[in-house]
Amino acid sequence: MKNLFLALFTFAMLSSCKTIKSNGNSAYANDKKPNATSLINNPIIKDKYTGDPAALVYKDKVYLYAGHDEAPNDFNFYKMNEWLVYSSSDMVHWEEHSVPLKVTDFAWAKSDAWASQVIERNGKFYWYVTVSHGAINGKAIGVGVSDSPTGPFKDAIGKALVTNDMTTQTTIDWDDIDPTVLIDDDGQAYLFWGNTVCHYAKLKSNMTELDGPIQTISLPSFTEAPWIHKKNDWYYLSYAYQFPEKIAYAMSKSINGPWEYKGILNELAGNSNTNHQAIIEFKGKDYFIYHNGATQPNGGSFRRSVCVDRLYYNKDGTMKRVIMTSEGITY
Ligand code: FUB
Repeated sequence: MKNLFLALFTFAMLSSCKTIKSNGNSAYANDKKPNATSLINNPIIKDKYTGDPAALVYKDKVYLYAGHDEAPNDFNFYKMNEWLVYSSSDMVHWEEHSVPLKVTDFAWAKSDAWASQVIERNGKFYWYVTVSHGAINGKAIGVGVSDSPTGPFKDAIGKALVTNDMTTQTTIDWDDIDPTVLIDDDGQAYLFWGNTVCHYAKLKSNMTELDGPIQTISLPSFTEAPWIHKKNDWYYLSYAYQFPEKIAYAMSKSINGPWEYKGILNELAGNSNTNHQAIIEFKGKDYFIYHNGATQPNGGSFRRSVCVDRLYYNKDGTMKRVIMTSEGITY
């Protein structure tokens, strides 16, 4: 009898240990057990080099727009002729669509499918792009338009929206790059852009004409790549800071400033001298989208790769510094 009791007691103890262990494992399983694939979600696009991400949340999807880095391995500058578009319902799985827009779609442009952003208004999608102008010296901003977020897009105005001769604060001819756009709650649209000098202007409701003067914003060590977004009652202006680039940001209660500098948001992106961010909220979570040179053996400053990591805000509205990961988004 005593032996039987001991045997039953020992069996019960072993079973309960097993249960605890197995409960621990199943809790982990509920949280989606990582596997070899889910540990390397960054970069999110592995079969092409992609740079300068911009993202649009529309209905239940995220649309990711990026420039196609086509520089051969022995070429140390940008070679970019077209933009690409991808979509996702969960930020983990991305579907590539047909090439939606090329430099050659702008008859007045000659090269350089640099940074861009798409926004939706009244069911139309407006794509603000950087290109080199064919007739006016320097970089310029054009506008593409489409009835679908995946395109195809066509030139919305048949000429540039912004040309280098419209901005005179600096003598460089590449200060009219990297457009970012916001439609405020009252319906007023704003375009921000710049290199060395951060410019901004109102847009008319047709989204294809400036509405008023081009103004400038003073930001510490502003290099390029402004990204304007709003969350709750704060406006955020993030941008590439110094060179090689980190991402810094400023906040304001008004889109017209004053902007208060809040510090570094993201560190150097490894072996890429640019970092170029987009910031979105999707299905209740915040994301920081950027590029690095992670795709090896030839990735780097001119063969870049888009990555995504989570972004977190503090209670006072400031943003926590981004932690760039190889895992990326795994759920
Ligand atoms: O892709 C060309 C340029 O590199 C972009 O316009 C800048 O923002 C930088 O990422």
